[in-house]
Amino acid sequence: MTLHNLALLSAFGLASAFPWVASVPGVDSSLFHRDVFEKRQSYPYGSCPNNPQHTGAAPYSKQYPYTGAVNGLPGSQKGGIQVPAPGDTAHYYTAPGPNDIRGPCPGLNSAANHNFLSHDGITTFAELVDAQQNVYNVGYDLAVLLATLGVGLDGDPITGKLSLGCDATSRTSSTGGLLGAEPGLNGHNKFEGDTSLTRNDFFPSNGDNYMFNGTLFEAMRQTSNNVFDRTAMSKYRYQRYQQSIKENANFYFGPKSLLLYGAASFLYELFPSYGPAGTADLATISSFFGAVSTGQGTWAHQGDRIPPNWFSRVAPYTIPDVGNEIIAQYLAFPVLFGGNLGSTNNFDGLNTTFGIIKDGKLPSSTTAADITCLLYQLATENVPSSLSTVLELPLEVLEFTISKLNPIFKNYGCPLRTI
Ligand code: HEM
Ligand SMILES: *[C@@H]1O[C@H](CO)[C@@H](O)[C@H](O)[C@H]1NC(C)=O
Ligand SMILES: CC(=O)N[C@H]1CO[C@H](CO)[C@@H](O)[C@@H]1O
Repeated sequence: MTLHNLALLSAFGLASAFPWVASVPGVDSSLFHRDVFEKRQSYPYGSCPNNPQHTGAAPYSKQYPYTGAVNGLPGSQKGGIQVPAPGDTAHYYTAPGPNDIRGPCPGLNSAANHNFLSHDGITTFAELVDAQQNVYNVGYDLAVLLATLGVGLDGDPITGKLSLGCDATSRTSSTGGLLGAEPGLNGHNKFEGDTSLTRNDFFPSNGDNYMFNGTLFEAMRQTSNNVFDRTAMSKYRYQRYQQSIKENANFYFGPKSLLLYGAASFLYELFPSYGPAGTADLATISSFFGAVSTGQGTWAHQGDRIPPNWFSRVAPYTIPDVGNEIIAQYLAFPVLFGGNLGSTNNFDGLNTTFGIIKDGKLPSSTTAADITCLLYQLATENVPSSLSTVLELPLEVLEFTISKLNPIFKNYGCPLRTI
């Protein structure tokens, strides 16, 4: 099996465990065919932007070191720093051009627009680990976990390169794609998933799972009453889940959907000035999402941007911290993991056990420490990526992932995988 050409083949492997899926009326198995899958992901439906000027992230200077994180190594883990620093013009906002790749992640889009990541959107593992620390004071542990998931699932584990959006395999892969397609962060059911805050579900939107949707942003704003805190995010995520059951015949909410609760926590833990010490208000959130009010109850989009006079959170945001937020949001509205069986309002629970997820549920006794180890399992094990398929990690990806994550997770007492 070739690198990254995964879901289709493993579907057959599991067919005997799920004989009912193939015969479910309305399941269009051609959607899983690789050609169709890739065509639908391309941007805008056919081509992925290509900027001949690939410059890499703006280097950090002695004068403006932020946390001092460089070359993918830990920085000081001390935040409370103004970003971009006054005078650090190299990291001032530069709008993305038509040749620059942006995708479903406002945190990374903003970092790229400020040249903390390569402005063309073809970034690297080291740029990702440095930028998360220097811009947001993401803890080194969580920065490595997210960069490993991104590069491992959607990019190239050999070159360490990743596209922030669409498939740019010829530019991320060392072999020009001989090993298979590298979808970038737009890749569906790898890292990206259904029920996003401001992005459409993949299937009902013909594959537009990455562009900012102003209707969804307005729904999030209304549910949040302009305060984007844990309570609001829990409620809005539940609302999006119900919406997907009603509107997306191919809705899938698998174990990796736990990552989306983590992303939702970034609104109140990473985006406010000084993080949790600041306020996740509309001005702040709309700036990072690039949301511009049209004055008519909906929102247009311009480049995702760090708000003016903004400071990073003081204490690093670590894996146990995000574990705590994930479980708090989940337990506020416990939902079944699973998916629709090819028609709307036809949801079935995931019947495979994955980690502590059993009968499609996380037990109510789940702790933040359990989530920490579950995050390790999400990164290092073959995870169900639909009701009938399991995403198999190719050996190169598994080796890469384990080499990055074992040194981090050995501190958290999780059972570790070896090869
Ligand atoms: C290497 C690091 C990271 C990677 C690979 C990554 C990747 C992603 C991906 C694939 C999504 C789409 C998930 C979905 O389907 O909704 C996403 C969403 C999101 N990310 Fe990131 N991310 C990273 C770091 C960050 C950071 C540091 C922040 C904030 C400071 C951030 C903020 C968000 C938010 C708020 C969303 C939700 C957007 C929405 O649902 O509309 N991310 N990220
Ligand atoms: C934005 O989201 C709404 C609500 O889910 C949907 O009806 C609409 O088609 C989406 N717009 C675009 C342009 O995708
Ligand atoms: C196809 C299948 O076996 N579905 C079952 C999954 O688990 C739920 C909850 O236990 C059952 O109701 C389904 O019949």
